Amino acid sequence: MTRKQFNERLKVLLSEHNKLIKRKNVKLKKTNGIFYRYKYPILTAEHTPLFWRYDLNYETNPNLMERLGINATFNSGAIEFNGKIILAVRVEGVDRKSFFAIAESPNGIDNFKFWDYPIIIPETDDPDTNIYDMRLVKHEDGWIYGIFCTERKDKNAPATDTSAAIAQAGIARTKDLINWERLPDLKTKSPQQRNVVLHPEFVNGKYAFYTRPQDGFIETGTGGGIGWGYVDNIENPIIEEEIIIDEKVYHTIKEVKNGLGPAPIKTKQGWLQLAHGVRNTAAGLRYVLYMFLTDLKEPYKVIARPGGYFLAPEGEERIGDVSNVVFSNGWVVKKNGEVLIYYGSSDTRMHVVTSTVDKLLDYVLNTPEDGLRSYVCVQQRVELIKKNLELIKKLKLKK
Ligand code: M1P
Repeated sequence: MTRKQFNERLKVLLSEHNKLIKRKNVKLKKTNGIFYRYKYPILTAEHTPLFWRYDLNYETNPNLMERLGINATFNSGAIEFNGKIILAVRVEGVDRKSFFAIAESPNGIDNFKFWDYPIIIPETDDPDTNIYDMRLVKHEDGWIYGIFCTERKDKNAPATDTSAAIAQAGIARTKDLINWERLPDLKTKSPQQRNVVLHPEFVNGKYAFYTRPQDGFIETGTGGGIGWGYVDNIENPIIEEEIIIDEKVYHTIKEVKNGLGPAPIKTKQGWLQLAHGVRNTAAGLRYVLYMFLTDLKEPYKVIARPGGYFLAPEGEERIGDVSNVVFSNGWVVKKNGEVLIYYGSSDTRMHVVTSTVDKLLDYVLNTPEDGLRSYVCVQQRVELIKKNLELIKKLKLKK
């Protein structure tokens, strides 16, 4: 490529990138009454700055090639910070290693722009091979915590097994989202932990964590379910005892496994909880989002449990590196009660749906629980149909 061609191509790349990150998102009219979806994903690999991927120097990259490609941007933690919506995005390079980077938007719906540098998470004495799925939690102790999954090779696996891994919960904290202090990894009795979330308030004067104990990296084994445990000292975080507060259940959307999403939202009626549930199908695992409500004073007690999924992958969301997956680890509640719910689709890109605290409470409190058997589920539906038909008759509506 001549220098002229290089400059021209670079100009085109920059202008297309600029157009993409400034594109206005469109709220879709169609709604289930619970939330609104948006036309465009809010972040894709293409949203990452060109200067993260290309060497922009003609002397060292005359063909203007991507030198360090980005594969995906997904599963992001979320927080409101200095009047902006901030996502701690799981960015995955083409080398399969994930890292975290902050993307900021004025409205949380579009115009997300990455900060110049990714987050530098210091390592512990036992370096992480991969880090992902950060939950950003403003804790009442004054710190912003990033709880994430740290994955390392299983040192006890036979040498021929190059994929056996151990997942545990890494913890880092910050006040400015730029400088991060790494704390020791959370210690529990479980051989594997993913989807660990810090509760934003002290409970019984202690730090409290939602956990997800498993025996294997993929297989739950004797573990599974969303757990709960206390930590006395966050600088030496040990959970001595874990209880399961939301179990996986046969023939439900969380039959194979589940895990908490973001830290819960506090409401007058309880803690709104968002989680993912996984079931198996002939086409592989299917990940959907579901919700429940826990007690204000005892956040480990479930007080409302709507049946079924809250959100499942649709359209292009169904396709990606790990297809048929939606996964959420971030949401933001605004002062006016609006809730921005962020989710990754198929381990590839990021989306948002919007709702309100009132609507989500209505949803969790008035959606019938899973009947667990077809007969019971038919009874629930018959009851709804009967009431509606009476109303239709009374109001002389068309069926
Ligand atoms: O690939 C789907 C998801 O798998 C894991 O979730 P879980 O621990 O519940 O199986 C995570 O690695 C998550 O990042 C990923 O989206």
